[in-house]
Amino acid sequence: MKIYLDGKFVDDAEAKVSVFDHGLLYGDGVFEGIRLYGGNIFRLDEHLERLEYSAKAILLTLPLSRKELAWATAETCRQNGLTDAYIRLVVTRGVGDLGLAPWSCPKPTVFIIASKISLYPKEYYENGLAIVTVPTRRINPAALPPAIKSLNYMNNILGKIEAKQFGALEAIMLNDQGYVAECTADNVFTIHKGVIYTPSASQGALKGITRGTIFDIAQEIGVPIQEVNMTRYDIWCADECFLTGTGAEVIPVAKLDGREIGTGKPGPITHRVLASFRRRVLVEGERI
Ligand code: PXG
Repeated sequence: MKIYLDGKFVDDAEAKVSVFDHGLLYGDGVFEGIRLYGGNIFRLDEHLERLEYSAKAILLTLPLSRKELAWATAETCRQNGLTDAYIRLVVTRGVGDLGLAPWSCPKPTVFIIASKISLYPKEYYENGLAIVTVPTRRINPAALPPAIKSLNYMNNILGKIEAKQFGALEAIMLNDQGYVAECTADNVFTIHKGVIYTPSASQGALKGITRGTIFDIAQEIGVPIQEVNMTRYDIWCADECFLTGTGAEVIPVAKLDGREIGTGKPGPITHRVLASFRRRVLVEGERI
């Protein structure tokens, strides 16, 4: 496997970063998870724009332009002969002294991995996931804005560990006021009386690229969509629920904390959203 690392394509065994890289020492850096479908990179420009905003928010100057990053991303897929892949684009603060100071790091490290992805097993897309609410709260946006897709995922990882301890693959994370924020690596949507709802980004949700796609799909299929302050009550009483993310795509939710949502089976609007999403990923996007 060829990895893009600081301007060169190297074998995975040679793709190494320093133990003094602040991405490793402090989680100081930003990243994107991107998908390649049938030779098209899905919403690449939106991912690169989010990366630029993440970098700006942590005062990290990206060493490559959007065009250069787009080329490096596509070239990583080409070098590996891939047509369907999961792409991980990472920019760290780079090598510096011990100590937090980011200004001791003169040069950011950039690497891109393009590899196969393992999705949730097919049965969950047909029958829906059973998820749980975990005790770990999503970090307050005033402490770490969730819009920054940083290398600090410990909050989400604690949520993921708790989900597994409760026997679930994904978890609802509440914000510190008790409102639904998002899942550990997915955004959450409910459907009630023909309207799609999702927590607003200000409640602690990442502005997911897949989440953004759902707004376009809602318009296409003529279903109203609203950002709201969502509580668990709204999920208990929803007709349908689904999660979205680059890895998960659009996945129906059948149960929350052991309670069936709606009929306990993926509902009609979820089916329409999923069908539209599957069509869009093949036709939208940047040809490599
Ligand atoms: N919330 C969080 C906290 C995320 O990390 C999403 C929502 C969904 O956003 P997108 O832009 O993907 O629609 C994410 C995305 C992984 C993996 O390796 C994680 C994500 C995406 C892809 C892979 O587990 N997180």
